[in-house]
Amino acid sequence: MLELSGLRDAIIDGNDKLALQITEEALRQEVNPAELINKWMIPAMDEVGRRFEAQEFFFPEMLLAARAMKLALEPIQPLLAASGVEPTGRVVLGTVKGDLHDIGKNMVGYMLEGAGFEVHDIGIDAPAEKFIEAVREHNADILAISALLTTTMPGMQVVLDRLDQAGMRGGVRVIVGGAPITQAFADEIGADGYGENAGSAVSVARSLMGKD
Ligand code: B1M
Repeated sequence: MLELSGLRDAIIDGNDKLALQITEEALRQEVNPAELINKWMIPAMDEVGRRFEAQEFFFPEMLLAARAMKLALEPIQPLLAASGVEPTGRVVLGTVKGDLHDIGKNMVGYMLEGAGFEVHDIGIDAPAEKFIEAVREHNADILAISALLTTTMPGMQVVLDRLDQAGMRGGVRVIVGGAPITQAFADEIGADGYGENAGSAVSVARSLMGKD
């Protein structure tokens, strides 16, 4: 019988091939992808974070775990992004300047695609100007910004300020999220919405598009 705790352990151990193998087998056995993500994969990353804080893990272990998580997410991505509906809206998505974390951002992107949004992902370590240019280029309805570090959170305010200075703030709704972000922080910087996780980012984006 397939032991799904092996997926969590493989990610923690940075064993990308095993993590992928278990995920593929689980999907063949029709295990719900949401269960794989929420019950085994995210808790694995939380445990990696805990070990990093406790100095049981260092940067290389954290990187290997992230690689295993990303590989294991690959066969899940098309399931999250599967959608045949008309575009719900255009989204520009990215991680703020100075921040290299992208696993959560990618999940937000897949789920937005799954909900029918056209997503333009500008990647990690994105300066404010890159967000602004992408919003302009794609005529985005929503700008979605991710940050995983307390030190990079203020970069979100910079993006909002630049949008304002460019006279574009009125034309785009801004949603923010990532582990250190809270509703209070989102309110403080004047964002239009906050998503605690990928699912709630989709609900907020839908509601900002008047699709509730
Ligand atoms: Co880093 N890291 N990391 N890291 N890392 C954290 C975030 C940390 C909490 C670990 C810890 O100490 N416990 C800590 C931050 C502490 C703080 O700021 N207070 C930390 C640190 C310190 C660092 C470095 C500074 C370490 C160092 O160099 N000394 C360094 C910084 C590098 C940089 O960015 N400049 C660093 C580096 C890295 C790696 C590169 C090795 C790797 C990232 C690889 C990658 O992403 N490609 C990494 C990892 C893997 C982690 C942990 C272990 C896992 C992150 C993750 O992928 N989680 C993390 C600890 C943790 O989170 N438990 C940690 C799984 C993912 C699905 O969740 O990203 O939270 P998350 O996304 C969620 C929600 O937050 C939300 O939805 C997602 C799905 O539910 N969400 C949004 C995210 N974006 C959203 C946007 C939205 C809405 C919702 O709307 C727009």
